[in-house]
Amino acid sequence: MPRYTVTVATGSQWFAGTDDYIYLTLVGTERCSEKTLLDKPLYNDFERGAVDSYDVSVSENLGEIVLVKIEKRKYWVQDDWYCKYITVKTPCGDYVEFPCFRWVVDDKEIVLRDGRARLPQDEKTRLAKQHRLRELEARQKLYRWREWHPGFPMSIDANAHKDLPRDIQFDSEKGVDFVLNYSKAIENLYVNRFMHMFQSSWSDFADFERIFVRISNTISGWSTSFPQLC
Ligand SMILES: [Ca+2]
Repeated sequence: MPRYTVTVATGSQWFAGTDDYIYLTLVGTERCSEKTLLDKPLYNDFERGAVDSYDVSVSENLGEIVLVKIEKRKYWVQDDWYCKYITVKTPCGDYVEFPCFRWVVDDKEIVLRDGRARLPQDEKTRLAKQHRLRELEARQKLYRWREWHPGFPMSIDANAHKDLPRDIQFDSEKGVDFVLNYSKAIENLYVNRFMHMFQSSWSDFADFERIFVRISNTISGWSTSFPQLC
């Protein structure tokens, strides 16, 4: 019985791993394999940064492997997965690599073409040509412009960052970075203002009162303790 070895690489960014079910189907020029659940007993599959291998046995030769279909199904809660690539080792010992480098979200399936560079007109198989066409149509639906107002430049058809496809959103690391930088900037801004007030002289009581107004608006707690220290 011919046996293929499938190696799956998961991304190393935050939350790239998944606990969802991952099914794989090999699509060859002769026939397809059974839809196979990729699961190793007593092992946490598809964790962040992992490279996991699985055997896929078939009853008959599949021919040349043209496409790999991946399906993700919910296990407990929807758990997005970042797949880097899939490598297939054929029964003859050849390796075919299928680059992915994208998020697999919800209960979706993705179909990967092998990574050998070739122009669309050079595709030899009907399967690969159809796949290119479907991929193009899917991307045209996913990445689209919207006219905000006649005469204005077109804008991306999304109301918020979260409405964008996951692959073009900022990584989780970047999102956290933004929040931390924002907090730090606000903190520095008010600390600098506070220092400036104390380094400059006060001409009357109005200046003095402004200090306490500013402090109570920024860092809670200081406004009550500081006057008592004075
Ligand atoms: Ca897992």
